[in-house]
Amino acid sequence: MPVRSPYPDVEIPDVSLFDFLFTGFGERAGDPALIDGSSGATITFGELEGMVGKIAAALAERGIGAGDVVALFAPNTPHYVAVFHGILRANAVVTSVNSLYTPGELAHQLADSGAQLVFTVSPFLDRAMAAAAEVGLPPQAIVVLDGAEGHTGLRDLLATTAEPPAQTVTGADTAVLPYSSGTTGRAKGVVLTHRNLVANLQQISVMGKVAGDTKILAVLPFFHIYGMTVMMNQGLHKRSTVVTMPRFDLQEFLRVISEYRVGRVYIAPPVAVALAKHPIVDQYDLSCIDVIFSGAAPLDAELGHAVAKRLGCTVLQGYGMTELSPVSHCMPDDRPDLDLNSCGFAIPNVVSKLVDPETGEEVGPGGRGELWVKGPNVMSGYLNNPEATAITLDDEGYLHTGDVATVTEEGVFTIVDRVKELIKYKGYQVPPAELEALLLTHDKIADAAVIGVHDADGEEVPKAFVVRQQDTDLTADEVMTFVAERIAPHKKVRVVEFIDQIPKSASGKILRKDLRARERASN
Ligand code: 4UV
Repeated sequence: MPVRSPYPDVEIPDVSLFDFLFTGFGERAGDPALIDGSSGATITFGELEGMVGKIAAALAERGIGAGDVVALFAPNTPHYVAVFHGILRANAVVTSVNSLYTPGELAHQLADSGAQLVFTVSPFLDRAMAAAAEVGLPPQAIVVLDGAEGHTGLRDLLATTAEPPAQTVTGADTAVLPYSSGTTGRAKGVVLTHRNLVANLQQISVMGKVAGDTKILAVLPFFHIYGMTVMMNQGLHKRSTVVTMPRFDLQEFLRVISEYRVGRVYIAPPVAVALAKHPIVDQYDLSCIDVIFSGAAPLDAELGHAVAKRLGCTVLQGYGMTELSPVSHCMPDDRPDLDLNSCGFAIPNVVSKLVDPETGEEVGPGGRGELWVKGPNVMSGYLNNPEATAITLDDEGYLHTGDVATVTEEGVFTIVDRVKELIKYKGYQVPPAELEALLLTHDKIADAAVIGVHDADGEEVPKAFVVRQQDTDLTADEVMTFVAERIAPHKKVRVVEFIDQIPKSASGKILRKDLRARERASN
């Protein structure tokens, strides 16, 4: 039997994300919506609304309108939020880009999404220019937020005297195109509509005690769906104050929490390791932290408890996926007693099933099965990729997550394995297919396969099995360097094993199961 969320359904208003978030600031208009953790610069709700309108007006003046795609390639700052919503308010679509991307990776996303304009910052300009040149976008199509010679800057956009265009988008229109490899293959554009994003905010609204006096830390990137929905947009929805950090640095992270008295900190599990173990944590007054919420990769309960004890706070875990806008399951604030290895209950309006990947039979409490999720937060599909969409979304509307889970009689889900190819390094996606394609371009490599293995600290890392071309010498270091020079740092191959042959099925598919078994046998 499909498991329904134990929570009553919530109503999903049929409005644009802008209308959902920016209506009725009322007396909160003068309160801080965003604080730049590095500089302390603050933007109030009212100021943010004004900036969003100006940016939308300036984009419309430049010919950006309904359905146009604009890339956002920038670190977390308050301005990121203004630009993100300015693009949506101009009836256009945001494709959010990983800040660590190389020019080649950025070019792929620009071309695939059909982006017409790129917002970036001056330290990223070289990469943006190289990518733009590769896909034939003129330098004028790059807006540099902090300004750069020959480029439009944010100040120029804000100087417009034009009125924002009429809003024409509806809930059914595409709002964002974040990129995810999903269960297989390279990164693909995930089509999330305004309704998907509004739905997920309504759904998570009943799970956590996030309110107007909550300060949320946004150190996880806004370009990733976790940062986008759970930090940036939930913060705006709840009229909380979001404190931004452009990157993770432990000392700065602790300083910002302590100085701004942040109460709610969203993390991925590697941050929990630092919080549990690093001696400098004791040098900061972190008594302000109420909840630490972990997602994006499995959190070990023992580690979570160590953090809770050391900081005297509640630690919770949730589960999400870009294709789910992203949250489908999470531990509610009022149930810290749940097993911390679990990711809690299905959120309102979500129906889940566990299905045995071998037999296709549904599995009940006590069994393990692939997690299938249905609800208003499920993507409408992958951009221009009906084949990939058909593999992931079935006719009944269930999204096949590629994650293996268990469920208790009470409806508590725990992710226990993954049947998809995807590797997660520190919570970030590493698509094996992309690394394999890259490895095959090396003239000394005859064949290659990549899987996730666990290092001595229990961290998942990409491992390449490599078949050398006959009569060539090639070292593991050479393989790792070759990859590292061509892709973003989180996708680096971190272990290499030379092998005589990659195990493959009759149809030529890599038998990752066999490689995983080989890996287990050697440990
Ligand atoms: O597509 P993605 O990169 O998306 C994410 C989203 C994670 C979120 C977001 C909001 C939350 O509130 C939250 O709790 C988590 O990571 O990667 C999706 C894949 O990441 C793995 C799993 O393999 C997904 O298919 N993953 C995400 N969360 C967990 C996890 C988890 N708690 N335990 C195990 N694996």
